[in-house]
Amino acid sequence: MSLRYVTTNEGKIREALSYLDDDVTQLDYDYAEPQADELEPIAAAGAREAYRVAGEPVIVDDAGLFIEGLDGFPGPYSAYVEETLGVDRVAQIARDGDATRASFRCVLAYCDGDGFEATPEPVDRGERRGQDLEASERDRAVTDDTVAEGETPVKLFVGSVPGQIVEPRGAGGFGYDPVFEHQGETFAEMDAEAKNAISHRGRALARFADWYADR
Ligand code: ITT
Repeated sequence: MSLRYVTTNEGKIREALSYLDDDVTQLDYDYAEPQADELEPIAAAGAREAYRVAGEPVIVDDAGLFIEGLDGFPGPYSAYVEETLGVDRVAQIARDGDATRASFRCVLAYCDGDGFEATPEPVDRGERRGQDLEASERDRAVTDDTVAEGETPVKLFVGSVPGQIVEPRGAGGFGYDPVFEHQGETFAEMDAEAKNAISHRGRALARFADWYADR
Protein backbone atom coordinates (compact mmCIF):
# COMPACT_ATOMS: atom_id res chain seq x y z
CA MET A 1 0.00 0.00 0.00
CA SER A 2 1.33 3.44 -0.82
CA LEU A 3 2.06 5.98 1.86
CA ARG A 4 1.61 9.74 1.50
CA TYR A 5 4.03 12.07 3.29
CA VAL A 6 1.88 15.13 3.81
CA THR A 7 3.82 18.38 3.85
CA THR A 8 4.17 21.66 2.02
CA ASN A 9 7.89 21.76 2.85
CA GLU A 10 10.23 20.59 0.09
CA GLY A 11 13.16 20.33 2.50
CA LYS A 12 11.38 17.83 4.74
CA ILE A 13 10.30 15.68 1.84
CA ARG A 14 13.79 15.55 0.33
CA GLU A 15 15.15 14.18 3.60
CA ALA A 16 12.27 11.81 4.19
CA LEU A 17 12.31 10.35 0.69
CA SER A 18 16.02 9.71 0.85
CA TYR A 19 15.27 7.65 3.95
CA LEU A 20 12.04 5.80 3.11
CA ASP A 21 11.12 3.44 0.26
CA ASP A 22 10.06 4.55 -3.20
CA ASP A 23 6.39 3.85 -2.52
CA VAL A 24 6.26 6.95 -0.31
CA THR A 25 5.10 10.05 -2.20
CA GLN A 26 4.50 13.63 -1.21
CA LEU A 27 1.03 15.04 -0.81
CA ASP A 28 1.41 18.82 -0.86
CA TYR A 29 -1.44 19.70 1.48
CA ASP A 30 -1.51 22.34 4.23
CA TYR A 31 -3.43 20.79 7.14
CA ALA A 32 -4.70 23.02 9.95
CA GLU A 33 -2.30 23.28 12.89
CA PRO A 34 -4.02 23.81 16.26
CA GLN A 35 -2.18 26.19 18.58
CA ALA A 36 -0.39 24.14 21.23
CA ASP A 37 2.72 24.29 23.42
CA GLU A 38 3.99 20.96 22.12
CA LEU A 39 4.43 19.36 18.72
CA GLU A 40 2.60 16.11 19.52
CA PRO A 41 -1.02 17.35 19.51
CA ILE A 42 -0.33 19.37 16.37
CA ALA A 43 1.08 16.36 14.53
CA ALA A 44 -1.74 14.08 15.74
CA ALA A 45 -4.48 16.47 14.60
CA GLY A 46 -2.66 16.99 11.31
CA ALA A 47 -2.42 13.26 10.63
CA ARG A 48 -6.16 12.76 11.22
CA GLU A 49 -7.08 15.62 8.90
CA ALA A 50 -4.56 14.53 6.27
CA TYR A 51 -5.94 10.98 6.38
CA ARG A 52 -9.51 12.25 5.86
CA VAL A 53 -8.30 14.23 2.84
CA ALA A 54 -5.95 11.64 1.33
CA GLY A 55 -8.08 8.54 1.98
CA GLU A 56 -4.91 6.46 2.19
CA PRO A 57 -2.21 5.96 4.83
CA VAL A 58 -0.47 9.22 5.74
CA ILE A 59 2.45 10.47 7.71
CA VAL A 60 2.84 14.08 8.79
CA ASP A 61 5.91 15.70 10.26
CA ASP A 62 5.75 18.54 12.77
CA ALA A 63 9.12 19.93 13.78
CA GLY A 64 10.59 22.85 15.68
CA LEU A 65 13.67 24.46 17.13
CA PHE A 66 13.68 24.74 20.94
CA ILE A 67 16.18 27.25 22.37
CA GLU A 68 16.72 26.30 26.01
CA GLY A 69 17.66 29.73 27.35
CA LEU A 70 14.59 31.23 25.66
CA ASP A 71 12.20 28.79 27.35
CA GLY A 72 11.91 26.65 24.27
CA PHE A 73 11.15 29.51 21.84
CA PRO A 74 10.24 29.29 18.97
CA GLY A 75 9.26 25.59 19.47
CA PRO A 76 5.88 24.82 17.88
CA TYR A 77 5.85 28.36 16.46
CA SER A 78 9.06 27.83 14.48
CA ALA A 79 7.42 28.16 11.05
CA TYR A 80 5.60 31.37 11.99
CA VAL A 81 8.74 32.85 13.56
CA GLU A 82 10.84 31.90 10.53
CA GLU A 83 8.38 33.77 8.30
CA THR A 84 8.13 36.82 10.57
CA LEU A 85 11.41 37.43 12.47
CA GLY A 86 13.53 35.27 10.20
CA VAL A 87 16.17 32.71 11.06
CA ASP A 88 19.08 35.15 11.36
CA ARG A 89 17.30 37.37 13.87
CA VAL A 90 16.25 34.42 16.01
CA ALA A 91 19.86 33.27 16.08
CA GLN A 92 21.03 36.79 16.91
CA ILE A 93 18.61 37.02 19.85
CA ALA A 94 19.86 33.67 21.18
CA ARG A 95 23.51 34.66 20.84
CA ASP A 96 22.98 38.13 22.35
CA GLY A 97 21.19 36.54 25.29
CA ASP A 98 23.96 33.97 25.74
CA ALA A 99 21.25 31.35 25.24
CA THR A 100 22.74 29.20 22.51
CA ARG A 101 21.90 25.69 23.79
CA ALA A 102 19.08 24.33 21.71
CA SER A 103 17.50 21.21 20.28
CA PHE A 104 15.52 20.30 17.24
CA ARG A 105 12.51 18.04 17.74
CA CYS A 106 10.45 16.21 15.16
CA VAL A 107 7.18 14.38 15.72
CA LEU A 108 6.03 12.08 12.93
CA ALA A 109 2.39 11.07 13.11
CA TYR A 110 1.06 8.07 11.18
CA CYS A 111 -2.62 7.40 10.47
CA ASP A 112 -4.26 4.81 8.23
CA GLY A 113 -7.76 4.80 9.70
CA ASP A 114 -7.35 1.31 11.16
CA GLY A 115 -6.97 0.37 14.76
CA PHE A 116 -3.53 -0.48 16.13
CA GLU A 117 -1.71 0.06 19.32
CA ALA A 118 -1.73 3.80 18.99
CA THR A 119 0.00 6.46 21.00
CA PRO A 120 -2.43 7.86 23.59
CA GLU A 121 -3.86 11.31 23.21
CA PRO A 122 -0.75 13.47 23.53
CA VAL A 123 -2.38 15.96 25.90
CA ASP A 124 -1.63 13.91 28.98
CA ARG A 125 1.50 12.14 27.85
CA GLY A 126 3.64 14.12 30.34
CA GLU A 127 1.88 12.41 33.23
CA ARG A 128 2.11 8.99 31.66
CA ARG A 129 5.74 9.02 30.75
CA GLY A 130 7.18 10.66 33.89
CA GLN A 131 8.83 14.07 33.68
CA ASP A 132 12.29 13.05 34.84
CA LEU A 133 13.26 10.78 31.95
CA GLU A 134 16.24 11.63 29.78
CA ALA A 135 15.23 13.12 26.42
CA SER A 136 16.12 9.95 24.52
CA GLU A 137 14.10 7.73 26.90
CA ARG A 138 11.20 10.15 26.68
CA ASP A 139 11.24 9.95 22.89
CA ARG A 140 10.98 6.19 23.09
CA ALA A 141 8.38 6.13 25.87
CA VAL A 142 5.96 8.21 23.89
CA THR A 143 5.76 5.58 21.18
CA ASP A 144 4.84 2.55 23.24
CA ASP A 145 1.68 3.30 25.10
CA THR A 146 -1.88 2.15 24.42
CA VAL A 147 -4.89 3.23 22.41
CA ALA A 148 -6.61 6.61 22.40
CA GLU A 149 -10.36 6.25 22.79
CA GLY A 150 -12.93 7.71 20.43
CA GLU A 151 -10.51 9.18 17.91
CA THR A 152 -8.98 7.67 14.79
CA PRO A 153 -5.78 6.07 16.09
CA VAL A 154 -2.54 7.89 15.43
CA LYS A 155 0.94 6.60 16.10
CA LEU A 156 3.63 9.11 17.04
CA PHE A 157 7.40 8.80 16.54
CA VAL A 158 9.67 11.38 18.13
CA GLY A 159 13.25 12.33 17.43
CA SER A 160 15.43 15.05 18.89
CA VAL A 161 18.99 16.29 18.57
CA PRO A 162 20.94 18.69 20.77
CA GLY A 163 23.04 21.52 19.37
CA GLN A 164 24.15 25.14 19.55
CA ILE A 165 22.87 28.28 17.89
CA VAL A 166 25.69 29.87 15.89
CA GLU A 167 26.21 32.50 13.20
CA PRO A 168 24.81 31.21 9.88
CA ARG A 169 27.11 28.81 7.99
CA GLY A 170 26.51 26.50 5.05
CA ALA A 171 24.29 26.43 2.00
CA GLY A 172 22.48 23.10 2.31
CA GLY A 173 19.32 22.05 4.14
CA PHE A 174 16.50 24.47 4.85
CA GLY A 175 14.89 26.56 7.57
CA TYR A 176 17.07 26.94 10.67
CA ASP A 177 19.80 24.60 9.41
CA PRO A 178 22.47 27.32 8.85
CA VAL A 179 22.30 28.46 12.50
CA PHE A 180 22.10 25.01 14.16
CA GLU A 181 25.44 23.40 14.90
CA HIS A 182 25.88 19.80 16.00
CA GLN A 183 29.35 18.45 16.76
CA GLY A 184 31.17 21.28 14.99
CA GLU A 185 29.10 21.42 11.81
CA THR A 186 25.88 23.24 11.06
CA PHE A 187 23.08 21.18 9.52
CA ALA A 188 23.44 23.37 6.42
CA GLU A 189 27.05 22.20 6.08
CA MET A 190 25.95 18.54 5.95
CA ASP A 191 24.48 16.70 2.99
CA ALA A 192 21.04 15.08 3.43
CA GLU A 193 22.55 11.71 4.27
CA ALA A 194 24.83 13.07 7.00
CA LYS A 195 22.01 15.17 8.44
CA ASN A 196 19.58 12.21 8.41
CA ALA A 197 22.10 10.08 10.27
CA ILE A 198 21.91 12.30 13.35
CA SER A 199 18.98 14.66 12.96
CA HIS A 200 15.67 14.87 14.80
CA ARG A 201 13.86 13.88 11.58
CA GLY A 202 16.29 11.05 10.83
CA ARG A 203 15.83 9.62 14.32
CA ALA A 204 12.04 9.84 14.12
CA LEU A 205 12.12 8.32 10.61
CA ALA A 206 14.28 5.43 11.83
CA ARG A 207 11.79 4.65 14.59
CA PHE A 208 8.91 4.91 12.14
CA ALA A 209 10.63 2.71 9.54
CA ASP A 210 11.30 -0.04 12.13
CA TRP A 211 7.67 -0.08 13.17
CA TYR A 212 6.26 0.25 9.64
CA ALA A 213 8.33 -2.65 8.35
CA ASP A 214 6.31 -4.99 10.60
CA ARG A 215 2.96 -3.47 9.74
P1 ITT B 1 4.45 21.46 6.83
O1 ITT B 1 3.71 21.85 8.08
O2 ITT B 1 3.65 21.66 5.58
O3 ITT B 1 5.05 20.08 6.90
P2 ITT B 1 6.27 23.58 7.65
O4 ITT B 1 7.55 24.10 7.09
O5 ITT B 1 5.17 24.56 7.98
O6 ITT B 1 5.73 22.45 6.66
P3 ITT B 1 6.38 22.87 10.46
O7 ITT B 1 5.01 23.37 10.75
O8 ITT B 1 6.80 21.57 11.05
O9 ITT B 1 6.64 22.73 8.89
O10 ITT B 1 7.39 24.02 10.86
C1 ITT B 1 8.67 23.70 11.12
C2 ITT B 1 9.52 24.93 11.16
O11 ITT B 1 10.79 24.49 11.58
C3 ITT B 1 9.74 25.56 9.79
O12 ITT B 1 10.10 26.92 9.98
C4 ITT B 1 10.91 24.77 9.23
O13 ITT B 1 11.66 25.52 8.29
C5 ITT B 1 11.71 24.50 10.50
N1 ITT B 1 12.33 23.18 10.43
C6 ITT B 1 11.72 21.98 10.53
N2 ITT B 1 12.60 20.99 10.37
C7 ITT B 1 13.79 21.59 10.16
C8 ITT B 1 15.07 21.12 9.90
O14 ITT B 1 15.32 19.81 9.78
N3 ITT B 1 16.05 21.99 9.73
C9 ITT B 1 15.82 23.33 9.81
N4 ITT B 1 14.64 23.86 10.04
C10 ITT B 1 13.61 23.00 10.22
